[in-house]
Amino acid sequence: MDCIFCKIANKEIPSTIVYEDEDIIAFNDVNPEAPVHILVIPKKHIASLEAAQPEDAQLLGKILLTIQHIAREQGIAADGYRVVNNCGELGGQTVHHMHFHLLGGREMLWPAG
Ligand code: DGP
Repeated sequence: MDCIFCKIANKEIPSTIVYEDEDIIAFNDVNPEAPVHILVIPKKHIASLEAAQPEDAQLLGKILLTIQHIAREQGIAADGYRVVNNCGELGGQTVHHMHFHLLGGREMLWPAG
């Protein structure tokens, strides 16, 4: 499958990995929008949040708790951080392997553009 995030998960494309376990990998975004900008993805190819299935419920929960863990490790948990999932065309998703952006280290604006 020609998926850039699968290739990152398989180490076929280099990235700066900040966390990895048997289900999840997290790496620095190539175009950071904040001092901390990490992408957290399942190793399993799921095209988008919309494509997730009921059997992915445990994995989705694990991803959120992993984001919490990474935020603490990165030293941004106390001040606060933002978690973003862009889903589908109008959601602004450009890479079609479900991923969660973890952003921190600066004040975030709201509403999102
Ligand atoms: P989204 O718009 O939510 O689909 O965000 C995709 C993000 O992926 C975007 O912030 C840039 C990042 N990205 C795209 N290609 C690569 C890559 O090859 N390596 C890394 N580290 N990040 C990438």
